[in-house]
Amino acid sequence: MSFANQSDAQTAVENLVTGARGVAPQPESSGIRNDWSQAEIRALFDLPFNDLLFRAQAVHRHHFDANRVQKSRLLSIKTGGCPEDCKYCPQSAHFETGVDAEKLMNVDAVLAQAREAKEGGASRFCMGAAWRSPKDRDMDAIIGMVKGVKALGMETCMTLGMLSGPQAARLAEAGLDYYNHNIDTSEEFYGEIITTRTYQDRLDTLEHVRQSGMNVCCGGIVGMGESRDHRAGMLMTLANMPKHPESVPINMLVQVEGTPLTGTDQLDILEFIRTIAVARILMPQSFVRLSAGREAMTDEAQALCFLAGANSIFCGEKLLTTGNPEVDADDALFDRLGIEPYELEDHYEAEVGE
Ligand code: SAM
Ligand code: DTB
Ligand code: SF4
Repeated sequence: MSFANQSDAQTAVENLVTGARGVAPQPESSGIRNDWSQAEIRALFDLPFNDLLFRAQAVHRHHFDANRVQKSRLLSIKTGGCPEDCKYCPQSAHFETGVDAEKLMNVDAVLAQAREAKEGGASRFCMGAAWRSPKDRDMDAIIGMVKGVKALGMETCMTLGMLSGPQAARLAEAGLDYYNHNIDTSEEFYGEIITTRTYQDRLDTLEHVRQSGMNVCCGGIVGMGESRDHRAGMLMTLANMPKHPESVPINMLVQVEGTPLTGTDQLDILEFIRTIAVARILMPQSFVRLSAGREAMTDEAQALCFLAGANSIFCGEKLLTTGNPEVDADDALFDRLGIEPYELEDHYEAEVGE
């Protein structure tokens, strides 16, 4: 840990810890900050589990209906053969994972899937492509997808790799609501995971998305062998952006045979839940998404994620190339927990009401 001003940082940390043990969960239940220090975030991670969850739940209740969870549905519109070398990813052409490279889907096939997703209760349709960045020749089809999905009355999200300023502007103009681009991990650990593009490349794309007026969906992956400090560093980058991402996906690594990260020690699920809780405290008004990895989690672990402040999931039996819980299993879990999905209108209200 490094302190710019040792005594100030220490006092801030002590206040945080003392506050957490008091009855009233002050002070993060109101107010948005963009100046978190690594030491403060680390102190949150280090709290006793019950104190951390209590604080996260208090912040969550201050900003959201604690019994509502938003559902997004993913579709891989262009699978496999990606030139990037992200060590976690089954779609990288660098690794033998059994995922074949496919062409970009046609617009009608995508819209058929979107209709199904809407019938299944998803309010947002997220389209992902295994690209380093979109090519100009693909933009017309991409824009046809955005317009078609919007015409169904769903929110739209895309994740297509790096974007230039003009590409982001074009997507925004077409009406794309969200762009997903993850920082994936902390700046310090990043080089262990990806070598074909830099952390700064990612931040540049995020800046282009922000400038275009689209909502930002940005989070990362845990369970890649990173340390608690790296997890804190990742959340610090997100929380100290001038405007918090509206949507923050927290993925648990899905270990896919053939990727270099297969065989990594499994992260303690309680540490994953801590990561969700800290994200909730740092970014009180953002939708924190319990993303990849749910298939391997028990219902009880997922319930603790919701208690820690997660209020969004991916629904449907498939993520991009890997599995996700059955729709019936999710419905049953929501019923047991008394959780209702956000309807499209509720969702807009929650975000516009910021
Ligand atoms: N190619 C684009 C990009 O990387 O920005 C979009 C698709 S990429 C698959 C979207 C995100 O999925 C990645 O940034 C990463 O966070 C997540 N992801 C990929 N493989 C994963 C895995 N095995 N486990 C957990 N998350 C994963
Ligand atoms: C995100 O953060 N997680 C999603 C979405 N954004 C695009 C992707 C998870 C992918 C998991 C591995 C797979 O299914 O290929
Ligand atoms: Fe390609 Fe995205 Fe997978 Fe990286 S995460 S290999 S950029 S599809």
